Amino acid sequence: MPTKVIETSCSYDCGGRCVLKVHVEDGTIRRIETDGGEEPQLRACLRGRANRQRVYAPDRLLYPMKRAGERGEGRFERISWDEALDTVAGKLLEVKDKYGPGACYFYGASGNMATFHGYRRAFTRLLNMFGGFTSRWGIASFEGLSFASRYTYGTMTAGNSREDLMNSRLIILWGINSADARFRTGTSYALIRAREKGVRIVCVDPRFTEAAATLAEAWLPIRPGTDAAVLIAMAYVMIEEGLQDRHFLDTYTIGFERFRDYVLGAEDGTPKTPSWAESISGMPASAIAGLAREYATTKPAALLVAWSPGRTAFGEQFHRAAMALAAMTGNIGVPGGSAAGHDGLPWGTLSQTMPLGENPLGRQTAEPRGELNRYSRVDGNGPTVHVAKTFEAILEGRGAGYPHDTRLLYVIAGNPLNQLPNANKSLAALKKLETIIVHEQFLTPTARFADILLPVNTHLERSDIVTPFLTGPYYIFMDQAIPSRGESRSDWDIACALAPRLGIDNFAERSESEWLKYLTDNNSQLPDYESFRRNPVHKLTPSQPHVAFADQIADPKAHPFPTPSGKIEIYSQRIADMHIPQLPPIPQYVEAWEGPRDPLAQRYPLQIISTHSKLRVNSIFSNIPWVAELEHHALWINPRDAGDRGIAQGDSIRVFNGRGEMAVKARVTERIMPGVVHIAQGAWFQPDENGVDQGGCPNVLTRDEMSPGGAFPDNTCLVEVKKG
Ligand SMILES: Nc1nc2c(c(=O)[nH]1)N[C@H]1C(S)=C(S)[C@@H](COP(=O)(O)OP(=O)(O)OC[C@H]3O[C@@H](n4cnc5c(=O)[nH]c(N)nc54)[C@H](O)[C@@H]3O)O[C@H]1N2
Ligand SMILES: Nc1nc2c(c(=O)[nH]1)N[C@H]1C(S)=C(S)[C@@H](COP(=O)(O)OP(=O)(O)OC[C@H]3O[C@@H](n4cnc5c(=O)[nH]c(N)nc54)[C@H](O)[C@@H]3O)O[C@H]1N2
Ligand SMILES: [Mo]
Repeated sequence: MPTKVIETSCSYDCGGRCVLKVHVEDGTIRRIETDGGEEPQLRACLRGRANRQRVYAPDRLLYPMKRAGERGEGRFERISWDEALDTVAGKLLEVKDKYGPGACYFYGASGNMATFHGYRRAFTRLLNMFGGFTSRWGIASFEGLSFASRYTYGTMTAGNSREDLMNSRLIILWGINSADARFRTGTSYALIRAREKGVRIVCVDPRFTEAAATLAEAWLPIRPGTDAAVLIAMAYVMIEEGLQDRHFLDTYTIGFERFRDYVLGAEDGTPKTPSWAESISGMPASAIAGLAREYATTKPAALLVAWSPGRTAFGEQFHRAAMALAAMTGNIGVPGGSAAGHDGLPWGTLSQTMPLGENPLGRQTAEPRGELNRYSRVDGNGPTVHVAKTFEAILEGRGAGYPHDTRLLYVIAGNPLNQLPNANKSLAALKKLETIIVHEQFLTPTARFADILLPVNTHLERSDIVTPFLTGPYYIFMDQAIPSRGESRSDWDIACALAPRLGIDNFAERSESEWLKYLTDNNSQLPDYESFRRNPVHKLTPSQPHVAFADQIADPKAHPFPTPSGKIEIYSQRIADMHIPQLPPIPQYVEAWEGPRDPLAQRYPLQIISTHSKLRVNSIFSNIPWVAELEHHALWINPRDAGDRGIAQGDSIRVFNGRGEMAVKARVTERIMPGVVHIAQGAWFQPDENGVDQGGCPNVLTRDEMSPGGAFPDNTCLVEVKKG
């Protein structure tokens, strides 16, 4: 048979959304290429091209299984689909009858972000029809930014097109490491072009990253979680030297005076000077003042913020402060500037998906979070707990104020034991549950704990549509490339087969292809269904790069910001009205727990951060040799900290705190500042008989706490390191 080339994409929760050209012969994938056309290309990375090894991996789950040994031991026995589905439906009905549907906790996560099969849609719909379920609120990735963007600008659509970077004169990459952690396909390309044009690029990061090394003219190291202090001190310099854009502040913002009073110390007696920020952040006062002057006087300038500095305790303050600075420098709504807001663009969401219905249990939550958990809800409108509290809620239930006692955990497209904080607490919670059901492609650390394990096909074995990570101007149709391997099925097919067993009629309404046609036909940015399938990469070509808030700035009367005041809210009355401690209505620096000044630092003096690796998509690809062999998994540690502990390059070391311990190798490098250590997140958690993680999963160490505005603080954690 001749080779067929199917043009498709990945649908993982990766910052890219790229073109895969899948060569198929006799129903088998022979190789995978990527976009070779005109620039800007949608070029896939090493992970995208390693999909062939992932699809054919010897450890792919191909048959339904039930647990054979102790829970978590990883021993399973093959069963038929009928037995598997009957058991799952039986357990769901039993729990609903005995305890009510809220005792079912649905953890549908981000392993598949495609429009139809992804984003846990099928099961949200199914479980709503079933009678409801408990779930989570708070987006792990960017809840800090989402909070700040919502309350400052009133919207999440606050990003500029990457092409607009060519119009900048200064680009500040605040935590952005586009070379590893993808952040829209083509971001590195756009930055390289800007750099070639002579745009100055500066990088603020505790690590000398690949992006800093290849793109930036200056690297400014900073202690994790102290970014708000530095930004606020930059505001101090601008105010003292009269560098702020007064016209912009008067015309488009409210609350600057309140912020200024705080910055100058009128409120608390502490002027937020560069030396004040130096003592907190480790960044020299002269560098802070220099960056402030440069940002205020080089116009236009783009402050691009990563999500990582916001994934810290009080991370929402970092993002609120960055937005205040973007306003003070008048860089909002102008070409070459940046609002430092959530990076969404006004294109490319398929708002018409299958109807999810309503959770009959209604809104219930444990945390006194006012209106916060009305947003960033992962699965509709039912009872929720904050994502970082998932396992605590399972362990402690109603007794600790959580909405329900969980009896059954249902996991789809997620690896919560690995990816949520405090894995040892998570382990205890998994042992306590009555029933655990997991849909997976691999025997992940979480899947090992399943009682029933259902095999799911991959994105190359079904059809779908994807949009970019941050709604960019294109869509990709993903035609099924090969038949499903073994007995694997899609999550959608499983939902369809469970529905009648749960007594639900007319769940499906349409077949997969009918839904895809329906979604295409209901989107005015897409051609007709058959043309879209024939030409699966559908790029919208806007006449010019998009600049967020250009209309609001050009004509503020006709185009108010979608906030209560119609302006950019440096002071937010809505935040003030929530009366949440440590969630101030103006951007402020709030000292984090487990920062360098926490008394706990005497025992655990190093801050650990964990980043998104080029080898993985979160925990996906951790078991795929083609990518794993490219870089050894190790803990980055500065020579000074290593020397103090007698640690040499490549030594076996222990990283520990009061919550857990991991065994890993040391990578001694000047590329990380003293006092901070780093490990890539996503490696599979492998506790040995003493509970020491041999896999190098940072969540054996992290603390299961939430920030007051909902940020997921995985970069706020203290540890100690020793040889051995
Ligand atoms: N290759 C790849 N790309 C991905 C993903 C992936 O798994 N692999 N995942 C995607 C997903 S789900 C997400 S949410 C995004 C995440 O995107 P980001 O949050 O931007 O990514 P990270 O790699 O966690 O962090 C980026 C940089 O921030 C630095 N950093 C960490 N803490 C701090 C801090 O407190 N202050 C400052 N200034 N810098 C800090 C780190 O050293 C790192 O270099 O990436 C997406 N893109
Ligand atoms: N320490 C630390 N922890 C972190 C982070 C960090 O930076 N540091 N980052 C956080 C962030 S930003 C995120 S987004 C989360 C991610 O957390 P998760 O969403 O839980 O993690 P993934 O690793 O993406 O797990 C997805 C799983 O889905 C499976 N899968 C893929 N496709 C399908 C499918 O179609 N159906 C089914 N049923 N399964 C499928 C994959 O095999 C994989 O095991 O992790 C968070 N955790
Ligand atoms: Mo994420």
